[in-house]
Amino acid sequence: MKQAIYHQFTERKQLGKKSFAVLIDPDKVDTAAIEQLVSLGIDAKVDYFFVGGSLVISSHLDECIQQIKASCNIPVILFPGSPSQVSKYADALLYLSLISGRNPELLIGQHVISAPFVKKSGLEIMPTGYMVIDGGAPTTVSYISNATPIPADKNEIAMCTAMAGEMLGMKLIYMDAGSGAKRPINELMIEKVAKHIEVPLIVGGGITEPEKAYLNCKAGADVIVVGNAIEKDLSLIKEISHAVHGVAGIKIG
Ligand code: 1GP
Repeated sequence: MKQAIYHQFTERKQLGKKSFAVLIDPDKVDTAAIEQLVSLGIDAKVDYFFVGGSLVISSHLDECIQQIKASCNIPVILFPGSPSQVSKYADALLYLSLISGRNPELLIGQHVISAPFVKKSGLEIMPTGYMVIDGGAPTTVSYISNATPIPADKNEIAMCTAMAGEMLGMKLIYMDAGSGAKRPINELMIEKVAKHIEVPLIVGGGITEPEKAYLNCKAGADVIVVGNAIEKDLSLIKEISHAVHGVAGIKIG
């Protein structure tokens, strides 16, 4: 089993280094936009490109990833909204199980159906406990998943969900307020979750300002994901990357 990218995640966590991932939705970018995002990403020292979306209607997922890979060494990690969003050209796949919901299809059902196909892809698979947190508005992910998000102020529920995910063997926990969330996840919840798990913690959804990314990292997020805000203002790539990398985390061990 490939583990290079995951190894990088855990190593960075142990060193107290925070990471910044730019989310690219293949439905929203053309060749020129990808070129621009990659060039800004290289300049800003972006750590990862996450590629995916709740929908992905277009069929150019492979082309999108091939173009990114041809122009930089930044790892490309699939963040799939459905089992069809698998591309062998990526470096790794967030193998998401929606542990905050009670929809069996998204906990295990779709995984069973797509398992042979996913395995054959040869991708590095990263089992990820995916937790959707209420972001103040119904987002695509909450509608598509047909699952109730964890209420934004129920920190204990989030904590116990993440702990259970980790004990079930998830290698990453991803807390997501949903793409374009009105309210990003609050720091108290992030802190509560981060204190009770050892695996790297990814946080995203509705982050529009460098300060928020910085505070999320201070609270315990290891990887910050931003998509929507960057689509609207490309200069944020540099600013958020700077904020995330400026956080001196706590070294473990
Ligand atoms: C959504 O966490 C990601 O799944 C990123 O959200 O597009 O709001 O930055 P935004």
